[in-house]
Amino acid sequence: MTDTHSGNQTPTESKSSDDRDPLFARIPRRDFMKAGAAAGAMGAFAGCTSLLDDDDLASASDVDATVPPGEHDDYYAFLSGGHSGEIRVYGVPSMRQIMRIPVFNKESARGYGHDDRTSEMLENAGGYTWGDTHHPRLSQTNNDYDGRFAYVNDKANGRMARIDLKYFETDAIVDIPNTQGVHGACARLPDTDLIFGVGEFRVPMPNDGRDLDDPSAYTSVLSAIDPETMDVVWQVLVDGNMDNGDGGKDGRWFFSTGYNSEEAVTESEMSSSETDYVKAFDTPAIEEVVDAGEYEEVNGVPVVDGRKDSSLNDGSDPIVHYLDVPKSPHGVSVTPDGEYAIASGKLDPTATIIDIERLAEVDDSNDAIVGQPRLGMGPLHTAYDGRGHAYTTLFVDSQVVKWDIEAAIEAEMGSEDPVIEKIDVHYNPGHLIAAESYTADPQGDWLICLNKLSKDRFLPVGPVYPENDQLIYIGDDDEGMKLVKDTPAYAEPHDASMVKADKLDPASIYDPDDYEEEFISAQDTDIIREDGRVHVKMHSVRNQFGFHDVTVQEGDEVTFTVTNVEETPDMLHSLAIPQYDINIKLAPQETREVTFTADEPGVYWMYCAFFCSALHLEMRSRLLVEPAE
Ligand code: RUQ
Ligand code: CUA
Repeated sequence: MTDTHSGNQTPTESKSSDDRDPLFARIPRRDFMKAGAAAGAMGAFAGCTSLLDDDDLASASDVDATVPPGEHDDYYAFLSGGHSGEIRVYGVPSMRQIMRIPVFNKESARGYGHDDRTSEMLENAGGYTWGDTHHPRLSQTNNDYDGRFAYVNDKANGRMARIDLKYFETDAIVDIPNTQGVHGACARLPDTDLIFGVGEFRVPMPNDGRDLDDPSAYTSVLSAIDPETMDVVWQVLVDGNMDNGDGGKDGRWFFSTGYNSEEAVTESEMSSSETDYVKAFDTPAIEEVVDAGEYEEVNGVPVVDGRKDSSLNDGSDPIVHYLDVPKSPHGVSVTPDGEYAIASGKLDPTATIIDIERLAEVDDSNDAIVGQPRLGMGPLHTAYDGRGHAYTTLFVDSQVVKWDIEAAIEAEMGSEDPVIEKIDVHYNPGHLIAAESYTADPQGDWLICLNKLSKDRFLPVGPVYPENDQLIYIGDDDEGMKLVKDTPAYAEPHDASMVKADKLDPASIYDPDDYEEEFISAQDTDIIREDGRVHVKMHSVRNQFGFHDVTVQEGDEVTFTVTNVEETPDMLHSLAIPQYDINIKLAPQETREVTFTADEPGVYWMYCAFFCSALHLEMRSRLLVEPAE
């Protein structure tokens, strides 16, 4: 790869020089050349013309998203699972679902919430049985994906989780105080040194029974989270509510939209005003305020007053800028070059373009609004191809609109001229995501549109319909957007991140140094009894556990520490003790621990739930619980 960190928008340079890119095997090179020519017209393209080759000429109708059996995809896409509480991993362009990662939901096939470590993590994060994942964002270094972590919010219970991309497992969850409903989630870039959770529902602070029916006293907060410790390091109190958010690329700004500047509690009141706020948080300025001790500590978190009439917002350098944007703006995303934040009107047919550099200079924050193209009905979210185009979902129109960002700045406010093209999608799209759209260097080939309704697109399955994630090819500016495939999705994807496959390096087996449990080899197999406590240490391997049977007394507190000592990738076992509601999964070299009280005398078969070999069914042992005297 050439430099992907310079902030310029010439993805074609890196693509043209990257012969390892398997995409070239399937997509005519000319598509990228035309993409490059478009970028060249904007003065941002150089150096690729010698690659033009007439023999390669083909049209977008030749786009082939087939990934033959046995071949791998070019991208990982991480899609949120909404109120299923999980994350799904797709391969793109095949749209095959490769894995599901439980986050806020207990899940038996991955043993998540079954072993001691993950069940304690869920318990310490509030003990809820579900969550509502919306916005999975991957960690970046220098505005490019570094393959380390994904972060995702829980809109329902005001939490933020981290997924370790070495193991594709949730490894931390923080239950954010002083807030309900954390909606937007994203990082401060270029280096993901803070994670932001955007507070949606306004509540009294602290929410301890005061101000019950006094909505004017309710507040919402922006929460800043340390990505390593997952501690909430500060919060900012704001006027109005907030909705989605995105971070600038230069370590300074964070933007949030909101739909309730009215601070109302009913739908009609919430949507009465013609404008609502986009808030721009000057995060280093907020950190200075925190360092200077100018905050109130609530539930252990420094809370800075960022409301409009706060003294910290006096003068020309407020810590929070309030911009008036029509009407109940929903999505906001920063362009790959870091120059603009674009907010979608939702109840207004326009998007609003905020010039980020200008924001720091102008006296009236509204003067940083430099464009407002009219896009269509119900604009929700915007993604980028790195060639100067924006792609916005139109929820009401059931379309994706492609438009030119610089043209929209030059055009009159409210002009439709910047619109290049619209494509029908099926139906009512919410989010959309283009390949690496959240980095400084989007790939500009694939776009996934996450449609809320599928209506007639799939075989009927009763009154609960799947959603429809549609794959759209955007790599050819002459031929236009091309709808490539439908993918049914279980409720309910909201957002996604798409990353080139070679930027991730997942482990194929566990490294025992990465977890705290004691590795139990065949020699370590042991049962330790002490004061009504029984610690069973055993290994597992095809086709047996370390003990044929384990005898305990009724009432004993029993801990199993179990290691899968296999070193062969893909050779999983589990330890299921159904009557005690246990199923811990054990990938090769993995150790998990589970503790329970043996309160029912009897014979309990413990078995392996992964089909591991021809003797898988025989891979079982007895738990014998002797009646108490
Ligand atoms: S927000 S599309 Cu979290 Cu639009 Cu759902
Ligand atoms: Cu081990 Cu089945």
